[in-house]
Amino acid sequence: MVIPAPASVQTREGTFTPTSVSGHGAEYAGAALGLPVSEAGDLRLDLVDGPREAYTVMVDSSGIRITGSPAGLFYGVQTLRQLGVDGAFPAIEIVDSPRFSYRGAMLDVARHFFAVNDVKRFIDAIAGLKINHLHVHLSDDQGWRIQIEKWPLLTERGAQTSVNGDGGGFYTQADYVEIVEYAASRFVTIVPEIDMPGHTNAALASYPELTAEGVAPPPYEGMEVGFSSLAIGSERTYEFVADVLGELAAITPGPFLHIGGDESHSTTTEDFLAFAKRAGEIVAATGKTLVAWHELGKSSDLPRGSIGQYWGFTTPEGDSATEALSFVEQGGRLILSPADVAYLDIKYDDDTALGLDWAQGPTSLEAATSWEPTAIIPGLDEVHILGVEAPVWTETLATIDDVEFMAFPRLAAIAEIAWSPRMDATSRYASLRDRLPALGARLEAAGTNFYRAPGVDWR
Ligand code: TNX
Repeated sequence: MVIPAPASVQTREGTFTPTSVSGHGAEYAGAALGLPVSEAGDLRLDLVDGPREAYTVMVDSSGIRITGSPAGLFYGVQTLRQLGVDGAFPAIEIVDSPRFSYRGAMLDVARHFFAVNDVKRFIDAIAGLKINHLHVHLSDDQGWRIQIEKWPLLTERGAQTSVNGDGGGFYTQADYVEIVEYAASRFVTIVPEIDMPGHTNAALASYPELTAEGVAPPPYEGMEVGFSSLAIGSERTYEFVADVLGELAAITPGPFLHIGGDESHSTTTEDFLAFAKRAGEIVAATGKTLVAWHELGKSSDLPRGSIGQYWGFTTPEGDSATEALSFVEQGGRLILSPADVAYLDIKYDDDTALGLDWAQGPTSLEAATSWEPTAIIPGLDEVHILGVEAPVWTETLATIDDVEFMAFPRLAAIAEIAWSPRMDATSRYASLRDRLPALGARLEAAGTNFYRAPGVDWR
């Protein structure tokens, strides 16, 4: 019934039908459950001290009680709303807390732009799965999506493009703050990414002074990667990085600033290392924690405690595992986004019209469900895994309906791996299949698009 599966569930005989809600966050809970708020609600939300996201849900013949911190209460409500049938809830005792503290989804708003309301819609859908971070990929070769006051041409020019010439767009800083606040109301932390020093054509096309030759390249609306680089030897580049990250840090209450670092194929290794050191110092000066794709682990000069995001395969190839472990050696931890199972822009099967297929072929729902975070990088202990994140890259996804189609139901599998106790892959898939029809019904009721993956008995 509940996705992600709670840590402990005991069901009993009987049901209870609440009539009103009281306690901490009663307004939100009442709206979510379709119940009025009253002083003496028979559905009580009790704020208690304890681990930040832990909660309990108790239903018996006398009423319903949810306990937790504010985040825990929010998750208790998400759990409860999945248990209800026509307003009645089964007698049950759930004691739940997450396996990993970082449970993420990523939305690439650079290859295609998504309006504020689309992002809010996506936040609602992921928060229901107890995902607590939304990483927003704000810049790439094909578009720059965040207003930077000191560098206005980034949006005046760099935001006009997208893959395929599907039009541009960007968030004003006020838009961004609106997204951050909406996310916070659902206990989702925004992790902004400015991808550097590669994946920067939109910035270079806006400001020729950022290029090595001092000549702006034309805008780019293709899909190939690895051809762009900031000028590494120029001080102007670091003024740019400091201005951009400084303005972004000032409007980002969350602890993380993601600086990309992937696929910098047009930057020499020497330059890449020089850039990593300088950019790391700039992030540290903002007071934020640096996050980057695993390639930045080539550098051993990162700020202590930086977070690496592993996007290699479940069986690591090349230097991906070594680069990822470098973050741990420098006092940090890892977010795991193995591309062959957690990249939600990859096709479900050969017939999926949308999506890419480079990550060792298509990724079925079963594949997205059937992996274990501690079994990927040899020598990586569970304590060094901050969590799990599923990226949705949008080269082929032009609308939020497209994004949702690729994300759901696979994101439910990723959320379960991130939240629920460890389980063997076969049992996890068998169990998830049984719980997905109810998720499908809820997504449908909310107007969220999803793929009716074969193997599930969708209603
Ligand atoms: C690789 S993952 C990329 C992205 C693409 C994605 C498409 C990563 C760090 N880089 O630039 O959008 O593949 O699946």
